[in-house]
Amino acid sequence: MKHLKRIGLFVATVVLIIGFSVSVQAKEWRGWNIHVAGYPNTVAMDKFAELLSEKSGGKMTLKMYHSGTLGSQPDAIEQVRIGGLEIGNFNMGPIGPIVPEANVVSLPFIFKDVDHMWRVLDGEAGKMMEAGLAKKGLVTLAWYDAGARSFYNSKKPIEAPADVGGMKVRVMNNDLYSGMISALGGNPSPMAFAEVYQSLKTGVVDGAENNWPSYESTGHYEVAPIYSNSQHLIIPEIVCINADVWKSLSPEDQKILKEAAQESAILQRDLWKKREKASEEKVLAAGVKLNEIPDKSAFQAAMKPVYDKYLKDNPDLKPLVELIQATP
Ligand code: GTR
Repeated sequence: MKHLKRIGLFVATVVLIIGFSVSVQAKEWRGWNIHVAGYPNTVAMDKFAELLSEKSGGKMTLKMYHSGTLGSQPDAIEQVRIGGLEIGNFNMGPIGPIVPEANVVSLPFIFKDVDHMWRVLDGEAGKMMEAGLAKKGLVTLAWYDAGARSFYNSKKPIEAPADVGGMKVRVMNNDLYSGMISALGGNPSPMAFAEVYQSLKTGVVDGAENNWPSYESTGHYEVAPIYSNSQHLIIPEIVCINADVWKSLSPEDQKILKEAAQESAILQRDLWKKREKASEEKVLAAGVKLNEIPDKSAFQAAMKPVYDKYLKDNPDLKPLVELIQATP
């Protein structure tokens, strides 16, 4: 009888182990993306999924959930960290509060332009950010382009910092952005992306800020038709995977995964450049008033309290800020 019990236990254990490894092997990962069909990130993430299954012979598969159907961005970031979701394409804005090193990209005007941002990400500063992300459970697979963000509203062109005074401006969930609006004399209103259109329309906020493609794809231009080209934030977007899932993979599978993500990034960056232009043209044709700000120095000077606060909270990250500023 004892003997039989032992065999039973052995069989049950084997079944469990086989069952577990099958479920680990054949598991289809779930990927989060906030954007709608046709958006560069949406197309590129689908390409990533396609390449992944192709390159791994179907061993690693990813099902993409677009349009933020799996929840808000801050929630989805948390889900990928704890393993509720495996993969995500995130803006670094809402990741910043969790990863101080990576929050450096959310300092207004830290990058001279998008090319400068790529040089920084490709260098030592990029490595420091990726290490910080990994410590918090997010392994970097690739970087996507998100251009530059500028202010738009329904009231008036923003020509000088004082024009933001008294305006209610929606920002992403990150204290640096709230600090940025306060430093300009406005009232920051942190809010999920999905709520912005209605809030602009009903006057809950007067304005918001984003790049051309998001301004266009969300229809924000219909309800906030004055776009002032401040380009105050240049924030990259990450494609990342849960750290435990990453660690469970063989070096070969890790290589395949990274390659697929990197190839999708090449596509995304190309589509991005085209979409930026197309979106700008579309909204201008629809009647949006574009206000250029050739001299941004007054806006840059106004950001001193934002930098001071970041460095006060993270004194050890001063060298990182200086490294970025010194990167040619
Ligand atoms: C977009 C970005 C989204 C989201 C959005 C926002 O440019 O791609 O991930 O962060 O901005 O303003 O919330």
